[in-house]
Amino acid sequence: MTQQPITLIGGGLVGALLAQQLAQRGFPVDVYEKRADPRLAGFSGGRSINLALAERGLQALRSAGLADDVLQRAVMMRGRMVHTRDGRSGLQRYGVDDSEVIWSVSRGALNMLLLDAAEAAGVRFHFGQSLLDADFDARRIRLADEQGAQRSIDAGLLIGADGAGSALRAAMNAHAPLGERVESLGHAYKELEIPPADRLPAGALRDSGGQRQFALEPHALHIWPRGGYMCIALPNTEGSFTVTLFLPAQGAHPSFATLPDAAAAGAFFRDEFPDLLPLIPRFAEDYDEHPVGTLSTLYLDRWHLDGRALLVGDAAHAIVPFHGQGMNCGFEDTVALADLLAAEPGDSAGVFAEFQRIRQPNANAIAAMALENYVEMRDSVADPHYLAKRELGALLGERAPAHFMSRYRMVTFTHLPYAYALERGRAQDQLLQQLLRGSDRAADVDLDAAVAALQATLPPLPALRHG
Ligand code: FAD
Ligand code: E0Q
Repeated sequence: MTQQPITLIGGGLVGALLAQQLAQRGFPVDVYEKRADPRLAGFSGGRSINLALAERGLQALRSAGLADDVLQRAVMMRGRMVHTRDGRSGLQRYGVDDSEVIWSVSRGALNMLLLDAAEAAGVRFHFGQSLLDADFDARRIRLADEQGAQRSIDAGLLIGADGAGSALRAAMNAHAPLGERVESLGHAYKELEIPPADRLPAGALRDSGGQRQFALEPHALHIWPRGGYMCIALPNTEGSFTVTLFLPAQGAHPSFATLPDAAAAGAFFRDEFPDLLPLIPRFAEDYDEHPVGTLSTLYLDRWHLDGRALLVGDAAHAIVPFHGQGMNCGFEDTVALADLLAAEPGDSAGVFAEFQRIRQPNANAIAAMALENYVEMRDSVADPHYLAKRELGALLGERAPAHFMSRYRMVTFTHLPYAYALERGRAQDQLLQQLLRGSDRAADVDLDAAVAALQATLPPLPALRHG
């Protein structure tokens, strides 16, 4: 049977993986991507930016047959290393052992791997082709090349994987409103680089007192929480780290408005991140050359225009990055959509509606959890009450694994729907709160009574599938 041709806009992480999966299921797929082919343009010249890949994304890559290839180029992160103001650091493990870890992957390398895989599956890519708008009645789209030359072409089934600023979304919204709401976080980010230890200048690994400081642990996600703002760092395979500073965009100091350049920001780092600054030898160049990125959450009432066009990934549900789940969620989308379309290739309206019915509550849930995680990361990971709750949760998880699993673990290491993790996490949190009664010591709680209360109030967790 010949399947309906698909016109995909955007060959980023989600677009490339979706294209590969649709081609594997027999659909003819054309992808129009605004940027040049990164495999030719040479991504190596660009900056290395990395992301955390967790179980959901990994599961999608497994089903596409790509997980092993990706993991070969990834750096294992066992937990978050929290660096406090007094210069101390400690590892908070993400999972129970090395089977529960997350992975730092290079965005550029991952994108190139996915493009190769999609092409091998038969996908046709058209690079340097930017969507301008769409005529959904005539089923035509207008594109511009990198010189600005425009042309119109016939489109198949339209799928937008063109990211948070989606041009297809704008075209759909102009045709019939999607109920779009964009909530700006008010905080923004900038990326900086820590080179491999052997490329750091002599003396960089000494603290302010001249004591030897160790290079950063490579198998961790590093966090410097500072209350209203924070830095994080994720490892790269070459021994470097990509640092991200998260800070209010506007307003009273400190904000990107009060730190407009490296001169101001350098003094701020010397005060607030004294152990981090010496690890960034090109601080001034990085700070002045790299753009400030904005952060917002996107909510839509509708993700599709009947059976003609659908949005996936960030184009449908961009979220803030503080749970490291945006790509993971988008990868989960691709498997759900490819399976639904393959099952009912003749009924795209039904498939798109079903896709939204299944995925939207989950996208809303991870959006909410990602927002909550910012406060948790920048504020609470060093807070005694938070740590006590975390410890009591860990004890309950050991004693009653069928009844307690931390929300972080449900999100990061299982395939339980995000909406379930949000709801279950709320109920568990209420119980922990009651058990601790304001104490900062998990040891104050009678564990036998706590387990009994847990089993009496909450139903068992769903049985988990593994792998
Ligand atoms: P994108 O990656 O944005 O890709 C969109 C593609 O469409 C691009 O290639 C673009 O060039 C192309 N395009 C755009 N406009 C057009 C047009 N008009 N015509 C044709 N093509 C077009 N997620 C995680 O899972 N883990 C993390 O650790 C993580 N960290 C993050 C850190 C930060 C600072 C940020 C901002 C995000 C982070 N995310 C993370 C989220 C993740 O980056 C996104 O969820 C993911 O990139 C979404 O993929 P996408 O393919 O939907 O969109
Ligand atoms: C992860 C992995 C950008 C980013 C990516 C992440 C995480 C964080 C903080 C950030 C959440 C966590 N986290 O450590 O709880 O697990 O991806 Cl800021």
